[in-house]
Amino acid sequence: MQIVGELINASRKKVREDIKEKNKEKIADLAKEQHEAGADFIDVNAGTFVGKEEEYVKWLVQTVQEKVDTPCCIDSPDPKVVEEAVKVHKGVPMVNSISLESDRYNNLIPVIRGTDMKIIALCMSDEGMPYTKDDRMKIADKLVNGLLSNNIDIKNIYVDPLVQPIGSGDNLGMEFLNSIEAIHKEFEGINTICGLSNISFGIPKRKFANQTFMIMAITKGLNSAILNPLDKKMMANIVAAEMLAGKDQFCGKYMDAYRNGLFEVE
Ligand code: THG
Repeated sequence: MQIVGELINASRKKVREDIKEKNKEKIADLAKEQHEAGADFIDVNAGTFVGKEEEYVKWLVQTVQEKVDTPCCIDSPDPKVVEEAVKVHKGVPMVNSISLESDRYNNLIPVIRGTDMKIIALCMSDEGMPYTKDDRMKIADKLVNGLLSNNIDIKNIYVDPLVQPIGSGDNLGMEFLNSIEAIHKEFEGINTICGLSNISFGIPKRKFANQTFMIMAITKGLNSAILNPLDKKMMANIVAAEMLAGKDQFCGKYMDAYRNGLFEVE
């Protein structure tokens, strides 16, 4: 499982304040904690700052990179913000995200073409958000084929079928999960990713719901996720579920985690 740490996100109240005050230490600490907990990428999102998003995302990239080597996942719906943030990023970032929305698609293709960046292909179009697996697959097909025809390596494509809160529709969980399965079946060698914590907006015991959904997604082949890596139960569940799903040769990672004392569970 490739882990993207979700915590540097301006939709979180305290983090919004830290960003507004440009509190370097707080943001750098959040990057370091997530890196030490096993994050492979650090998501940076300043989406709630209208008009100042570009300035803040660039500052977040620089602040994170002064502290850790972990690359950033540049999280913005605005292609201009992504383009400018990529320019200040050292090394190879993950772009979050391109979609089939024409403004995003047309403006981001030239930014990523010919690079080795990781690119999240979000299943959204000008027609709005998908509801069923079929809605998602129609968008995923066009997006992935568009990226491949621009010579983007399939290993750098991360399809995000879009997790929507389970509170807004009983079927949204299974429609998402079945999309993960279908995407891996259709495109060999591709990655799938999701904003896992979206599933639990508006319901109690969010961590518990997120942990359960993660295990279900691993059985469908999900191989990357944007989540809270400081949730130890989550991280332990992932190691166990991947082993049980046949993704851990000779139980190697599970045994390593056990020996390194990473399981604080019975
Ligand atoms: N897809 C892609 N990018 C995304 C999302 C997606 N970026 C943003 C979002 N969705 C994923 N990031 C978050 C970050 C925080 C939360 C939800 C999604 C969140 N956090 C709770 C909090 O901070 O209070 C804690 C949740 C917990 O403890 O588990 O709600 O879908 N490509």
